[in-house]
Amino acid sequence: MRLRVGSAAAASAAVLLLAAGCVDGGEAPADNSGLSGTGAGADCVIEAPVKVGLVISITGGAAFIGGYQQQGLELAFDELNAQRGVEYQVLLEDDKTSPEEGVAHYAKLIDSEKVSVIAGPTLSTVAFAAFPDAQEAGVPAIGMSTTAEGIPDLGDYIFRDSLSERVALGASIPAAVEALDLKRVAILYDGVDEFTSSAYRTMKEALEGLGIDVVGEEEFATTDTSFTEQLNRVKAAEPDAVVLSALLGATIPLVKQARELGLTAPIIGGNAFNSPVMVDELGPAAEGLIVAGAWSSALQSEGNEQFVANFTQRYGRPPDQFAAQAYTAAHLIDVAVRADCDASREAIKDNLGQILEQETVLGTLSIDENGEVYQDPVVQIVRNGVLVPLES
Ligand code: 1QQ
Repeated sequence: MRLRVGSAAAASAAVLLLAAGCVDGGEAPADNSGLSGTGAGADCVIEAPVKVGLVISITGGAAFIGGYQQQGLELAFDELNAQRGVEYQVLLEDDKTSPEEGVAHYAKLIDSEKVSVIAGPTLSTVAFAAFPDAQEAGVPAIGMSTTAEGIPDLGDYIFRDSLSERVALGASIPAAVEALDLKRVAILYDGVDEFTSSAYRTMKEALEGLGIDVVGEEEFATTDTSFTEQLNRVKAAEPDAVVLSALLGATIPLVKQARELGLTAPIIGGNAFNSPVMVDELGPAAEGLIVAGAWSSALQSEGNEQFVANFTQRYGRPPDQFAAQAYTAAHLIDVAVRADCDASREAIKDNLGQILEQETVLGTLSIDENGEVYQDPVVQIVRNGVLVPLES
């Protein structure tokens, strides 16, 4: 199945044709009728197709993530639709990396498509706009890359399988301090974006908590493209390392300019750094960059080796963290549906909040009734242009 953006009709037709496990291939019901089935778990059989909305950044500044998410979701729903009993009708929408677009597509999926559950959007900034509408409508929504502070607090219909930036930074900063014997650090941060501002606060707390001397704090705006002034002040402070909270748009020019200005200190970064697209674009400037995240191709987690092999074989490139989190979100939706063999919004909401020590390609993962995810972070460093586990 190729996940195509937009028109529901095309999508449902494609899914129906391919879903070997489907029962009668009919249209999804407007209400919950036909969404509660017989049996449970692997023996669960639900008559009606289960409509799943996907809202990701296929275009715009976060497309570097959305492209991997689309492929991770496609691979997962193909696997799920090859299983017996439950047929997923997947409706993919492009949030164009814009809160307004995110809200509009959410409204369409909730009100006209009447989906049972929605995965996405890609950025926390878009999620802060769209998730409240899902909460108000009583539609369960799961973030797959939304790591900002406060996302699960948006309501009891809001969940995420994307490790919070707070937990990730709580792992990467101490690991970097130990591995690099850091004493003096400077912080550079985008003070405009919701995600980067909350990450900056987390970074500062973590550093002060470790007794690290913060010798410089320099703010910039999401849309800035020149950082010379801030970088020269940081350079003059002679930090042992720089901690950077930025989205991709600013990250590339900022890190390249830092290296051009002779600022060679190691950089510790936020979630955007878990993208191989970013590492490739930075080239030599990325060497030694440290980041914590939720996944690594080296993880000895359940099904990870097969996931990496299947993804690479199908898409001609290895997956990244964002593909792995999207792939996992689809499988978690299936776990929630098959738990009571009920694909109604309420049943999915109840069961997404009771995911306990589920084995996934991300490792052992739990999601609590507040919608927060719990799993071990993975701290990585860029070596020869590739993210590899940071050995202490
Ligand atoms: C968020 C993020 C982005 C930087 C990457 C997806 O983590 O918006 O929460």
